[in-house]
Amino acid sequence: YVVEPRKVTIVGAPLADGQPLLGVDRGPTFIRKRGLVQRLERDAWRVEDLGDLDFEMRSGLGRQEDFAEGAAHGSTKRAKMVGHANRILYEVTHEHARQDKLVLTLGGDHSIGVGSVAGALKGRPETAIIWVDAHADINSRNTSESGHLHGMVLSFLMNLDNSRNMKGFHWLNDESIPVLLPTRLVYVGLRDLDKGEKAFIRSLGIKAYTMHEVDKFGIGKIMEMVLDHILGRTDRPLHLSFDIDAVDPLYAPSTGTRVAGGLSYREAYYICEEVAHSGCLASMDLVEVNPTLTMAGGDERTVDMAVGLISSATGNSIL
Ligand code: Z70
Ligand code: MN
Ligand code: MN
Ligand code: MN
Repeated sequence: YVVEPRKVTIVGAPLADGQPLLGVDRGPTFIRKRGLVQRLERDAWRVEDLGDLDFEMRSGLGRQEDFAEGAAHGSTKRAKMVGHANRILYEVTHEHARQDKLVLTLGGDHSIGVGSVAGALKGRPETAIIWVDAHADINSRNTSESGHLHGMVLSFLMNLDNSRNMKGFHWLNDESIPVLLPTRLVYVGLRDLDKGEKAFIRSLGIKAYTMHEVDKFGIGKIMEMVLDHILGRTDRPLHLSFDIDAVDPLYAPSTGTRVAGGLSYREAYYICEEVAHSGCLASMDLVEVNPTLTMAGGDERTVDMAVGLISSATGNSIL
């Protein structure tokens, strides 16, 4: 499986409402400023940059009113806003996936994965997902301890606990958007999970390579197992959802939820290099880059890493 040769669509998804910190909505701007388009063009991609989507809600809905039922310790925050933004993103990513382009979504917090993956699944129903993250992002409204939607993405895509009926997300109840199957998902880099998330992963039998397995097997063997699990002998479209917090905070400090003990610089790049090597990359998210969080050094490391990882995943090899 290949996308139409060397055609990439870049979509900016400037959303911060899936988590509590401002600044992550400016991720796409910073990633572009550090030369993403030039890098892709240098690597012979024909680039169509759609700019940032406009997620403003004309209804003037205030933050105070935008809660949904659920969440173990309160309510789900900004459900209408996040649902609305994702619907817009879904329409755009679906359209470009349908045209056989590589679709690259720049976050934004990880809640934008609802729209980008829904668009990928509608456009290319056989799509399998590699979710690279310190977190599992699979809470449902019944298990979430925070009410933050960036920790609930996969429950919408898999419709766990009937998530698709949450306010803001009814648009997902559409037969033409395939429900993500547990066998079509594999995690890499996990190290901070909630109780309910562990229960979902175990009961659904989702393949998860945590940092423990990365230590045990090494990233080379891990990527062999990852690709074998979701591809085997069949080529199918791959969606890489890369949360920059999977990378150790030593190398990617500017992100909202830093968790020690993450992927090394080379492990992170190796994942992307192997995805490129598979020849199956059809869509990708790069999320949770928050350039305004500079407490851990205040330099350009995190944004440069984001640009470099995208460049590697899209086929820029060392030699
Ligand atoms: C937690 C929750 C999360 C990212 C934090 C954290 C989720 N499991 N995801 N940072 N990127 O709130 O559900
Ligand atoms: Mn995440
Ligand atoms: Mn995360
Ligand atoms: Mn290889």
